[in-house]
Amino acid sequence: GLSDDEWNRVLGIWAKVEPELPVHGQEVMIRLFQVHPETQERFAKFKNLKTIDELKSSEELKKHGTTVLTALGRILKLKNNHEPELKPLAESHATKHKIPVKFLEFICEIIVKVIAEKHPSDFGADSQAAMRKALELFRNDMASKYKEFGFQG
Ligand code: MNH
Repeated sequence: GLSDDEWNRVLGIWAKVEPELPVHGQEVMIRLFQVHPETQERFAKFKNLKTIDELKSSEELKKHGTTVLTALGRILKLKNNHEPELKPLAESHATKHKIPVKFLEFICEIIVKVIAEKHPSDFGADSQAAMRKALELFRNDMASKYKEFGFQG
């Protein structure tokens, strides 16, 4: 688990992300699709967006990015007690969307990078390490729930 200091760092930076969640969410989704194009194929509603301009001008993509980061923020705020919030997410991603854990790793790494770029003076090495730890906890618990839902991930 994370120490109190680590959770304080995670929630401290999240408080700076939250006022501009759609901007962060949009950037995360675009970066995910550019760095790992196979992830875009998983979205029936986005796989037809071809150019960077199309990605940037999609209100639907911005909305989805906001949805993703809103859900993640709720999970982070529950700290170690995220299971009630995590379970339905694991269920949909295991049984409906069928998203491998590897893709969760991709998006988590990109989330750290996007926050680091947008908040260079508020997200130092210790805070980045704490966020990585929190996202690892999220992923590990998603992976074990995946197995409960019969998806090897
Ligand atoms: Mn994901 C839908 C959160 C990572 C593919 N995702 C949703 C929804 C939430 C959500 C909330 C809407 C409710 C639901 O269907 O459960 N998703 C997340 C979070 C992370 C995440 C918090 C990690 C952080 N999701 C990913 C990754 C992929 C992915 C990685 C694929 C590479 N998600 C989907 C797909 C949908 C979805 C596909 C369904 C989109 C739609 O058609 O509306």
